[in-house]
Amino acid sequence: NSAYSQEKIWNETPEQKKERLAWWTDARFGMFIHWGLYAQAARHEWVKNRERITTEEYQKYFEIFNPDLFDPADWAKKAKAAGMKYAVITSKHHEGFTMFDSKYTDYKVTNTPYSKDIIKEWVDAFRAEGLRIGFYYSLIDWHHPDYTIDSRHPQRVETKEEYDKLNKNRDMAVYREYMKNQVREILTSYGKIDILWLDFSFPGEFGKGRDDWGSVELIKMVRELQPGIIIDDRADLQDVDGGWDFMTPEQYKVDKWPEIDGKKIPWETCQTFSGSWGYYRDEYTWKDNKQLLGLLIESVSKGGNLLLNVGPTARGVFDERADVALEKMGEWMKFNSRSIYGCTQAPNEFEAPANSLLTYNPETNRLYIHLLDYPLQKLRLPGYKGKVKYAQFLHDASEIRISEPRQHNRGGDDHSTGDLDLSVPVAKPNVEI
Ligand code: FUL
Repeated sequence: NSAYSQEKIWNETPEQKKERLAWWTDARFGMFIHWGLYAQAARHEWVKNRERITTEEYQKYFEIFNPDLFDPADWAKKAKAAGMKYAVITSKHHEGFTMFDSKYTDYKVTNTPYSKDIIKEWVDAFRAEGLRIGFYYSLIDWHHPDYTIDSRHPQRVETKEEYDKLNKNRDMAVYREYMKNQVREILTSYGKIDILWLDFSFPGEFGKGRDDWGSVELIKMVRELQPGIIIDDRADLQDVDGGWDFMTPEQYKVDKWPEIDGKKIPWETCQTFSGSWGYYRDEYTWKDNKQLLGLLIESVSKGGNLLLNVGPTARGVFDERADVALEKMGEWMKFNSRSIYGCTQAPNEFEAPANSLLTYNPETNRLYIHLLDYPLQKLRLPGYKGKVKYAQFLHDASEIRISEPRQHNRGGDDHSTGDLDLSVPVAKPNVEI
């Protein structure tokens, strides 16, 4: 089975890989954008599957798609102001509709009333703002006539008999070729692309092999077309050094920096503001600012990135709730981004004080203590004696005074505990966290 071969499809030393990923590991914070026809249903990007909508019924969304307020320059400004350094957009989601002008299908944005290549407009605007750019591309395709109908398809096949019957005239080899052609298109039509975010390959059903995706061939092609690109782990390739680049924990927090065979693996958690990736009008379970900043800080404290998702409306604007959240994050980043960019997990010798998270910049040797709950006055740093030259409050660069708690013995002598105490400012700054 070729997809599970150990063949190295990409030869580079660990140092070269580190170098290739350096901008991304420094950046730490990016924007995910889920946008497609499903924004019009406004009830989750899986709506076609969830509500078992047939391709004929879904056609209405294609016929009226026309985001008249789409202004990618405005999106890019907002991403940048929030402190994000890169962005990844859905070039095609599971519904199969392409947001770019593909030669290989009619089911594309340039055939809707909008008629322009959204990906092109988006790339130009985000680049102009100095942001790195990435494409999400769905391996799953609920529109293509040769894509295998399985239990994750809107038709939800449950038995082998049904599966065989419905797929009799479907040929995954044809779809594979189509997919490869489209991935080639997005990687050759818009200049240098920084990230490819494939989504997602899963075990084949009813005896079909997992290599339906032709992942090895696909990734080989991607590496040839864009040697500097960074690729996620969702294309069924086993070898992290020769194939993919980073892990993608989705909607959950890792408890520690993920490892494979004792080696720490680059990772990025992708998260939504609410419970949906695509615009969902009537969804109200939005994370608050403290949770969002917590996600960012905690990711960095474990050596990872945060890709925070926005689902624009069908008119082409961000949900107001997203606008507000991004703005607030930007306020915090203005004062605190130094504790995020270029930072990573702190060396083991530093223990995080109660209710705090540590981030660390290995270049400057600075340790950042993020207080999740503001202490009354003193913050005890366990075992930090001899390791700290100076402490300052990041918000205003004011000095934080350090003292050494003493322990009194019954005999009357005084000795050091090895801990340090910081005198934290009385008032918490008016910028969340
Ligand atoms: C998942 C997809 O099924 C979701 O719709 C979303 O795109 C998320 C990032 O990945 O696997």
